[in-house]
Amino acid sequence: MLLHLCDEAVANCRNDFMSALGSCYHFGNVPLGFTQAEHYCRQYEGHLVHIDSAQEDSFLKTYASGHPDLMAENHFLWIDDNTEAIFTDWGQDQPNGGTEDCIVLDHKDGYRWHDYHCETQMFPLCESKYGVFV
Ligand SMILES: [Ca+2]
Ligand SMILES: [Ca+2]
Repeated sequence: MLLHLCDEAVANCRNDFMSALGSCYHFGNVPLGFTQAEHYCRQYEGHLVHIDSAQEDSFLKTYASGHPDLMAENHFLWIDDNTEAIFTDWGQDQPNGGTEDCIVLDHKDGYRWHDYHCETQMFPLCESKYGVFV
């Protein structure tokens, strides 16, 4: 009897996502407010990016080059697992706004993190972790 085993070691990402560090990443090209940006990412079975580590942060900074400001998750609680941010890379004097609750990777500051009002329209940066997408 022949068994055909699937090789699940390599993540298959959708065409418009790139695979790295066990996740799939997608740079949206339409600026959206936070709620709409998260909804946009969920269309692709993902979320706004959850930056867990310095390694992931530096990878995204490298690939962000040439992109405008990018919307990441809300910095008080990550939406995908309700944990608080442990790794952070705030720009100087950030976060500085009592009502600015969303993380933006600011292109004028080398994509370091700035808190912005969540209504500000930014380009979604999506991450999906789970499963194989076609
Ligand atoms: Ca992540
Ligand atoms: Ca700010």
